[in-house]
Amino acid sequence: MEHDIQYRLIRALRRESVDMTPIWLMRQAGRYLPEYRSLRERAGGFIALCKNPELACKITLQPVRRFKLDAAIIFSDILTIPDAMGLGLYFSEKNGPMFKQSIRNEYDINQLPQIDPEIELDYVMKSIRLVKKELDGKLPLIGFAGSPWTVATYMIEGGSSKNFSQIKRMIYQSPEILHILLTLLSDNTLRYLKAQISAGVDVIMLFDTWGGVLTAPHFQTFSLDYMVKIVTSLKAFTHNIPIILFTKDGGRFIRDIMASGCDAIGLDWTVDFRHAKKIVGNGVALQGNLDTCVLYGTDEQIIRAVKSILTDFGPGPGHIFNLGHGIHPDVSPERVEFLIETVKKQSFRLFEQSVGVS
Ligand code: 1CP
Repeated sequence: MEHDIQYRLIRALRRESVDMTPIWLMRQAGRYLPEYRSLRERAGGFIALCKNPELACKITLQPVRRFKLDAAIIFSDILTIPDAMGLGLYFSEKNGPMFKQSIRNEYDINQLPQIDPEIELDYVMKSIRLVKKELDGKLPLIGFAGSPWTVATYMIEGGSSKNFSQIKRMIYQSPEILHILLTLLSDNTLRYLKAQISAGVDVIMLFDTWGGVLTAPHFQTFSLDYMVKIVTSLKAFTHNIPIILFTKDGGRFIRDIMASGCDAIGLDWTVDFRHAKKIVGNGVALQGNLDTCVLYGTDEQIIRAVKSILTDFGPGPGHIFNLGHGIHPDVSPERVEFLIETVKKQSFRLFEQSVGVS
């Protein structure tokens, strides 16, 4: 796909020069948008939205129609895989996503199936094809999955968790059984991501939201090793596909994540961007890492925070602007618009200055 090369996001992921820093936002489609809330109500809930390709397509496009974003991300969830494996995903207003069935022991794990994403998750591939048609080569589309470790936390805990006691108990009491689950999830995730690439996504992102709760040796063994397996196999499948790995609270693992073969590392706001840039050099791109709560701030606070991240990264290529985690539902869309305009304006200025100097 020759035109890919022109997308600002893809250029930055390849650490090629850009006119200004590309920006997209985690959870850019979601409850902070009134048009999302109204479609969700009409569809009868979040899961019904995900499973309806026409509506998922509309929702994917809502933020890119409203704002000057540099990418769309397919509207779906990391928990579609365990749902396809038969766990029965549902959404509780109070507790967030939950499963009808949780997985606790070797017997439960051995019952879990390999999935064929073209069958069980065909609704995601249909959404991707619809979105690609609508985007018409104007913007790239990001496909994604959860890391096997992060998805496993939801399966073992039965939903969101505070201290991950069930899955951490398994790390100590029956690691070999947990490895069986992580291997199965890696295989399913790999097939799922290959199907997304075949359906047309231009970039892959792995969300390792809960990798940061692990000790360094456990992060390597229970999270990173499986992500490396996925990255290596995806690169063998399509050499060109750029891959972003995001481990929330993973600042202390930057060196290890960089060795995975990914193209970019997503960073949350706890990481000093200057320090991160020093570690990675020109080895990988960096994505991030604005404090999500700056969106509650004034114009001046947003401008200051944006300038600080842009100057910390410096004028070289390889930065994708993003928040450190997803947009909160009570953020005003007007603040999001101001952020995007600010990143465009300030990064353009920074690049002009650096060209002027050299
Ligand atoms: O209407 C609603 O209230 C649903 C809220 C919502 C949305 C908009 C959920 C439930 N998922 C999503 C979409 C979603 N989830 C996207 C769409 C693309 C976009 O970013 O615009 C993506 C990429 C995800 C990925 C996801 N789901 C992650 C990884 C990223 C992250 O936020 O850390 C995780 C952990 C999930 C699980 C999940 N799904 C939904 C919620 C509220 C959660 C988090 C639950 C928890 O806190 O443990």
